[in-house]
Amino acid sequence: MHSARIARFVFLPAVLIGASLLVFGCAIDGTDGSSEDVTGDDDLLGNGSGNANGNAAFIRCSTRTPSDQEAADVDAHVAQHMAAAKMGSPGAATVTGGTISVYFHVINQGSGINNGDVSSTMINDQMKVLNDAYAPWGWSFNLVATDRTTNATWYNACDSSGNESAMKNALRQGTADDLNLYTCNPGGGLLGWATFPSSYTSSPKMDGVVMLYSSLPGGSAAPYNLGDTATHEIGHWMGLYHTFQGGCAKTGDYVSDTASERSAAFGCPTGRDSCSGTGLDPIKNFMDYTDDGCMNTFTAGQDARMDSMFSTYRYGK
Ligand SMILES: [Ca+2]
Ligand SMILES: [Ca+2]
Ligand SMILES: [Zn+2]
Repeated sequence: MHSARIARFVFLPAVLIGASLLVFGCAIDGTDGSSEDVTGDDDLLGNGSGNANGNAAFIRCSTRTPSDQEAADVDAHVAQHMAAAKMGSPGAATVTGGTISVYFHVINQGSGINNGDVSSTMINDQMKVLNDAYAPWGWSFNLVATDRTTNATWYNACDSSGNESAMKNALRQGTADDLNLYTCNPGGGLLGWATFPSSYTSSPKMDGVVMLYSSLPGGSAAPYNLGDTATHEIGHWMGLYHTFQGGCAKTGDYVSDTASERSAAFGCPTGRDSCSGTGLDPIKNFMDYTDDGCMNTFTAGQDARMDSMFSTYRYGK
């Protein structure tokens, strides 16, 4: 079982390790802590959540925003791992992609879509959305098991920490390199949240992604019903931050080829340019807050970050 799992990940060819580190190095070079252009969005950036737009019924994401210090510490840890891998340290393997096993946990309050019991068609369509988004970067997702739990308390308040903990402790499967997805009805229009790779060691049972059941393809959460809530949240699970993290500061999202963004973008505001001199805002990026129909992109820099994060915190762990 263990060797089969290893075989499904893609090892980084030695000749490419240097190039990968160069991309990563660009992000590290920006960590001078400057924040000259961050204004007015501290409330949004501080708690990592925000309304989907000014008058919307949805909240895009409540994944916790790490502090500047946490982000810098994670970056240093990953750089250390990748450097050890380059030196051939046996304990520091690196991968650039692979097939991630997915355990899909449907929480409902009874049968039928109106009670959150999403159909297997919706689940399969969700898997296709994920595979389409991540395939260009070497990652695929294989649905290995689906379970269904009828529990009205968990279903209607899966975002309360007590319920989230109970639900995950009862249902989570696999190890650090396996993805656990939960659907439920968090309330308040919250679409989803995720844990970061660096949190696995201290809280392995909490590792995973929770999303609003109606955000799956064919669900009722328009304009967030094409399945990209999962794409976005799994981006966090792979180690990515929001494109607007850090506002216009140099460190930003620790990815050098995503233009800085002063705050989250909603809808699909073509031509938005909220930080001077860094290029147009990455409104089509999966890690912004735009509509599902607007977001369709990860970048090479984000891929390099996902690969190094997965190598450091998830692969074989
Ligand atoms: Ca990759
Ligand atoms: Ca960036
Ligand atoms: Zn997010």
